[in-house]
Amino acid sequence: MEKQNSQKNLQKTDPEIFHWIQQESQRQKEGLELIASENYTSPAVCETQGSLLTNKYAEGYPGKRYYGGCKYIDECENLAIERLKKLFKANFANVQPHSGSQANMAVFLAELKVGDKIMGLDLSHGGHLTHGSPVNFSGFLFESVFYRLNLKNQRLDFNQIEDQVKKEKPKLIIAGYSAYPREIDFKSFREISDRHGVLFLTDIAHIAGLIAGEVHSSPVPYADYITSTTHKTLRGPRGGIILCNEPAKAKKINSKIFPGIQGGPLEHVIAGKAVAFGEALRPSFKKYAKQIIKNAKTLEQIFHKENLQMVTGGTDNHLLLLDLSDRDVTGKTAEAMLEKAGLTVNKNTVPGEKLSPFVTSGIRLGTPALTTRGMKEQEMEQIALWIAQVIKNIENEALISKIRKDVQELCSQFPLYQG
Ligand code: DSN
Repeated sequence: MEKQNSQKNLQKTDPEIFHWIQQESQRQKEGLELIASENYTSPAVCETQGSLLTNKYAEGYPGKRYYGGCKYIDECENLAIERLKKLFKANFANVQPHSGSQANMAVFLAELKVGDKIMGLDLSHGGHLTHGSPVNFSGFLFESVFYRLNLKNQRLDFNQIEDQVKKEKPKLIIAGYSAYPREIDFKSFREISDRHGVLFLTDIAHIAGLIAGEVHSSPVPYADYITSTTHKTLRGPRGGIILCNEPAKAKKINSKIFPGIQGGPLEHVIAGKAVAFGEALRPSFKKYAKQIIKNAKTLEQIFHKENLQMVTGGTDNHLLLLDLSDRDVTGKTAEAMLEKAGLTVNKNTVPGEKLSPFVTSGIRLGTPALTTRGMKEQEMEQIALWIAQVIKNIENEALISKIRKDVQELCSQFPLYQG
């Protein structure tokens, strides 16, 4: 990757923050990032986010702003919108949501009244906080009910989902997950939605890059609304987006984002989104998306050989969930010891979880960031072996220190940002 800005001004005016940025840079460079929802943006995206576009207020939408001086900002936002529509073959795009959470909130408020019923996947089965968790706005503003995975094969079960829809009669159903390692059949969700008069939202935050790279099927022809973050497999700046196909729905979304739930859009981030969407439109992004899956499949193969249990037995996408409930190690301990070895993962509940979400029986691993770093099957084999060694020797500090050194050596062969 190219050279990043040297941050000389920051070093002079705020040495403390400069210092912590340096420490974090070092951590990112010397460690193996396996958190499934993280990635490394390009230096071009970083530069755009660090630009003086951050100085501009631009409430409203291109051509219809509440402040003067927006003509160049409008060009940037229009580019983001047009590139995003092209990338996902959607008729309408809103690029202003500050996050995936706000994208989901805008859809709920566009279509529902407070107290209406929504249905998402149970959080402990791989769902997301904003899909109805009682501790989140989605759960305390709306009545939330959940569908669950079939515990026999740990996969979505459309008969069970349809039974739950019939019983609960939600106004809106959500597909799209934080910890589901299999491809989603969006058409079946559409069919259930049509049969029962339910609105269908897909939240593709995790798999947006796989859809843009055409290695997973797209929900755009099926869903009423599509929300996403931009910083996971899509590899853009941290933020959210909303897509839809019908003009009436687009109108509702635009007014719910602004003035409904947000004020001034983050135009430096929106320009960064435009840069990332431009990158994702290039043929090299398709190769990247393919490699993400090849790398995840390689982890799966080694974990099978090492007799490590995986939720659903493996993966079709960028993530894997190791189920450690048959071992004497919790997700919390595995996360901590892997971090000591230089491998960053997160503890995660598994379907039918018996431990608290602060402890858990599983860990979630993903390949988007390491794939960006240029790592392929050969490196994944080694990384999977290190993970297996740590889990099987969780108290062996000497082994963990040795792996830490080997991890640093591997990282030095795949430099993250130059300079
Ligand atoms: N925090 C994200 C994840 O890790 O999946 C979801 O918002």
